[in-house]
Amino acid sequence: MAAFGVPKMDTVAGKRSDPYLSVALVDGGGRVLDQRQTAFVMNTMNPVWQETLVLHLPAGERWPPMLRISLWDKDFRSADDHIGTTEIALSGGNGGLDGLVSRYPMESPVKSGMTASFRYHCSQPLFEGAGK
Ligand SMILES: [Ca+2]
Repeated sequence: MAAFGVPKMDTVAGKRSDPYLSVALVDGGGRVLDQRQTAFVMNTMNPVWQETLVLHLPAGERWPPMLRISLWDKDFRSADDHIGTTEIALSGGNGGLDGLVSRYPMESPVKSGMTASFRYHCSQPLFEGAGK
């Protein structure tokens, strides 16, 4: 996962941003079903996260959910700053982009033209509700 064109969010001279990604599965109404986040990368505007995040769709939720990727700046003396968000309609594991690294535009209240790249893979359990 990587982000490109991240704006400087820290106002201190010589500081840039400390970006991390929060990844959520959301349903059609925007409700968060599961969420994970990357570690933050200190003081950069071109972060790369060499991580794999695994999210689980709770039993009984509709397939496929949406994927919401939010970019944040980690702060230590105040609340983290939201930088941008992108939402992807997953297509049940056969959407063409499944398994491929793709670059997505991010909606941002602070900067236009920002993008993030990542790869996702969807898999459904073969059996649901097994057991007693
Ligand atoms: Ca910061």
